[in-house]
Amino acid sequence: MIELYAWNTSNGRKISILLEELGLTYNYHPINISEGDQFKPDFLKLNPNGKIPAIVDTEGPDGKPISVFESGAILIYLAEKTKSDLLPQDWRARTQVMEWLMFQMGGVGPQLGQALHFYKYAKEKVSYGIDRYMTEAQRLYKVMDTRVANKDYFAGDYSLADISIYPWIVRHNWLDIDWSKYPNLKRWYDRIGAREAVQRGLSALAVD
Ligand SMILES: N[C@@H](CCC(=O)N[C@@H](CS)C(=O)NCC(=O)O)C(=O)O
Repeated sequence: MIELYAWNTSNGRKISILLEELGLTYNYHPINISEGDQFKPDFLKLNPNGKIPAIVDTEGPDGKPISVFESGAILIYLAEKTKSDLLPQDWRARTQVMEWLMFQMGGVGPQLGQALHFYKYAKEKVSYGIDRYMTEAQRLYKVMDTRVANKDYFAGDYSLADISIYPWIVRHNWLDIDWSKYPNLKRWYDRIGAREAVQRGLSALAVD
């Protein structure tokens, strides 16, 4: 059994989408990050960095429970546990998936997170922060749009790369992204969003 500690954010939804794609049964434990649940001692035992998501697999590699934090590490753990093609065994194909997964973890997540902060959430509107991160957000949207110009998916077949990027693009309306500038990414977005497991994964993390 997978115990999922998360909230209905982009990083949390990556994991619920993958769990739905893999057909694994899981219990959802809401960690309300607006209320500070991520800093409670029990959660910090799972992730000393105090951020969702985290999982506990009650049947880890050696049959004993294991906890995993960092969404990218969780995606890889679950794909390896189930020997899923969402992380291909073939070295070349796997490397390509890893490239785009790391692009999401190191770029799309942190940078769009900052863009959302300055553009949508910050009580004080700081034009330097808005300009800096909205410019970077638009640059990343262009990189992604170019990548999927002649491809259905980011790295070969549907993979962890798509699953990691998709929940961030779900927030396009919060950044007032103009889809006419990114038509290829829009087609990819609609393709991924049509998957039933993705829809289930998005709605799985209800508010506490
Ligand atoms: N690199 C981490 C980022 C996790 C992260 O930033 N989680 C956010 C929600 S999406 C969070 O828990 N924020 C609460 C806080 O920073 O206090 C991952 O991918 O798991």
